[in-house]
Amino acid sequence: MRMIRRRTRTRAGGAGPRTRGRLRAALGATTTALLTVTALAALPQTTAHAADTLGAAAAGQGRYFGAAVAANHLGEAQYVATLDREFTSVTAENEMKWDALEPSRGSFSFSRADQIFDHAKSRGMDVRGHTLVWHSQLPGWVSGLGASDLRSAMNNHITQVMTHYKGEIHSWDVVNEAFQDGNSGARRSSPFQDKLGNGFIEEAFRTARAADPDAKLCYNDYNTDGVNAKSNAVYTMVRDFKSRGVPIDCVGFQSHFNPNSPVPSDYRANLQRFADLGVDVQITELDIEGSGQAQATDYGNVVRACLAVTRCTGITVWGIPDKYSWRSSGTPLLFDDNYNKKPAYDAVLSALGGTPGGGDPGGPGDPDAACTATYSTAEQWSGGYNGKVTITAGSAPITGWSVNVTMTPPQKVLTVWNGSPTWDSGGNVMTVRPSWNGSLAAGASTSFGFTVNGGTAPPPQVSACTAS
Ligand code: 9MR
Repeated sequence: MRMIRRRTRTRAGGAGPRTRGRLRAALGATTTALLTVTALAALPQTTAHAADTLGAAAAGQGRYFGAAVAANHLGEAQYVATLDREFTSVTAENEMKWDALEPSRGSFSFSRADQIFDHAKSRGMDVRGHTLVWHSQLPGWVSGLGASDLRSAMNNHITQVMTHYKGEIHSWDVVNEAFQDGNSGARRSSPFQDKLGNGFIEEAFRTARAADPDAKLCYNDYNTDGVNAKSNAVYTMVRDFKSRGVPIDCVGFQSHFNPNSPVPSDYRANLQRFADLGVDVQITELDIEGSGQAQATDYGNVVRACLAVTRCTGITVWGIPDKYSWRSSGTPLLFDDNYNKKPAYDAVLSALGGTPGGGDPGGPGDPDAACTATYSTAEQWSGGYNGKVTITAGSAPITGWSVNVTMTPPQKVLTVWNGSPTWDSGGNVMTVRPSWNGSLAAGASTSFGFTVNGGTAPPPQVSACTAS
């Protein structure tokens, strides 16, 4: 069971956990006696029109739609508006890499990464972790270590970083780009490979599982998008890991395409053969150089390939507007330099089952703002329980929400978290509005919780959600 979590301030320079189990604080020793009960009472969806953002359309297909984000653009209003409107998952483009997080041995610096993490979480988006062990963007001190120091530095890096975000990252790229290009099927030379041998990948995954058992652990690479010598080598490794119980949950396919490296015709089949090994597959860094209809067709094909594979759980594009792409001259993204939607955007949205040109700008005051509220009893014990209400934005982003929760006496609410309550004069109806979590991207969710004593039945009545 995942505990309801609250946000805590980052400790300066420290690598301690960002979250604490909420219940421990609220209930102290009685938590040990809790029974776990989940009673769901879904309320009707209040959104009428078809999805017209990437995130909402992908959510309709049971997938996330993410973007790589750079902390230095988070001060730009249009960048943030586009991010918040369209995406339900975020990857830090550089800020969670080794050189950014542990520039000198044992000294961690999370502030830039946390900026992205906090922005995403406060709007109900998921976060992909990228990346723990990679030969590139590796600080100089790592390559200077001897084998036994390198092994402990690698394990310490994984453990510290994953502990900092424990329970809050949906998938981690544990090892990135460990195989050589070309036909050899060999491992790429790197400090890890050269000093620790083939076993470093397995060791990294085992350390990662111990550090955060809730995160999906991925191997991520490029030029593995079709069936070829490199993807065959990764396939053989994943098959071996699965057969020996080495913890691996997903394979990331970066999917950086251009005319020399086009979308392979066996892209879907390749995703499927990995999925058939019993791992999820994710498209982790999608961008396609080109323009106009040709680019749009390629993008649509990629999305359709993912949707055709049940275990393809989501797509991340490697940036938002073309101007901020790592290869901006190839205009590989879905938005032009002025944040206009390109034909590629419409192709992606259509492939996801959304409605291009829905003309929904989103944002504050949007008449399409809508939300749903879903109640569940998270934990129950003799004489009380913890209730949880999940708020999900409809197909437009929202900046605020409100629900009424009605208690049946003698039940009383003791404490509320992740929401601000006000009470009616009788004290039985509380109206809950956001505390820090009012802004949600289209299709994104947040939740608030409350502890009740005075009985366990009936469950509280939760009204329909009102959005602004
Ligand atoms: O987009 C990233 C760019 O800003 C960095 O300069 C570059 C440094 O290596 O990394 C880019 O992201 C890479 C990603 O982390 C791993 N796969 C390839 C991506 C594009 O180079």
